[in-house]
Amino acid sequence: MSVEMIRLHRLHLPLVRPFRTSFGTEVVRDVILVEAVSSDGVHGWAECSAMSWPGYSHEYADGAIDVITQHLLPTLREVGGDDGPQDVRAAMSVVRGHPMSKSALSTALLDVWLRERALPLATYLGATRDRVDCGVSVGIPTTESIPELLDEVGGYLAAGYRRIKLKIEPGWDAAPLEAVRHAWPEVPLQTDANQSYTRADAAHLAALDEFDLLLHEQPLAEDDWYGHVLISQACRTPICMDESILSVESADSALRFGAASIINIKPGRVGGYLTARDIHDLCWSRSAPVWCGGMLETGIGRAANIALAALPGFTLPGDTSASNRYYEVDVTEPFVLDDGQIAVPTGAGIGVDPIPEVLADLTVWSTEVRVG
Ligand code: OSB
Ligand code: MG
Repeated sequence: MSVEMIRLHRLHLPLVRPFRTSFGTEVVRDVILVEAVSSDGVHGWAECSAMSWPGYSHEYADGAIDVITQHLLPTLREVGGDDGPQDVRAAMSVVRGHPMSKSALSTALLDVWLRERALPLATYLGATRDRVDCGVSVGIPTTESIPELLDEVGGYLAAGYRRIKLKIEPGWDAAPLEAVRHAWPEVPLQTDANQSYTRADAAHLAALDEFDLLLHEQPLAEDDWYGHVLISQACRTPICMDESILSVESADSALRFGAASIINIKPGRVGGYLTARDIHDLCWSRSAPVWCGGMLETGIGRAANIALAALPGFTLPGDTSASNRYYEVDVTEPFVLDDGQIAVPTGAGIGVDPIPEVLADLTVWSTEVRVG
């Protein structure tokens, strides 16, 4: 392994508007970037998708710092000089769970490996497109005002987004869906409940079928597999899983059990881009649609996600929105929407770098650890 040093950078990026979901409200994205430095001075970058508190999943930023520095870095001692991305994944597998930490560290190493070979991540993963269709995930207005929601959705549609995803929870579902569907009868529309319903809500969720939705994302708890089967049977709207899908095996189980027919692939949630690609390949072989999820990424995480979303099985628009949907100032050159799409980076590795002055401005903490 040519990587000699790892730096963790903790950044605070104010969001352009609060992002409220069924599990909480984010006002500032508290995010960790991983920088890997090789003996030849090649710098690789990756983003850890963990949030500051364990609301979306069990992972959170302080925990990720501990897992990366105290538990994952030591596993790399076994990785030799010529070893590639598959060996890094295998070495880290001795640590249970913590996929977001694994994804962040392994992707920074992968970025170095690709830059050393002048290979773009999209090419390495098997991308077949040079632009990806973009959707947008719309939070619950903190005021719970429908006119405010319509205003926000209207702005995104005017900007060109090709699909709208509304965050829902019990008490915020039929009314906002009705209002958006009424205002835009043709717009591709889907929901994301982030686990906020229960099996007892099957009939309630089935009543949302009338809004002609692309899918419901993760209505029930991540471990409620049988509950998702029941909801899938009750609803005409297809069920998609996000939080439940942690591996190729869980994606296979979801499809075989009939718990979900569509998979949201987030590289952080599944431990990295290699497993994300494997899940894509499995779903592609079964003709099950996949799409690329998001975790309010900066340009670093976004660049890699857009490379992934360029694979052929990503047939639904992703939560891969433009930088300005999230941040006034992104840490990289901003990703911009062009006719509802974003161009796939073409440079080596993830194809983007942080802008040094912006990185310095946004950084609230950093540390440096030698590898080996
Ligand atoms: O469940 O998909 C989710 C953001 C943070 C945590 C979880 C989720 C989300 C989003 C936003 O829905 C996706 C994005 O635009 O990055
Ligand atoms: Mg989700």
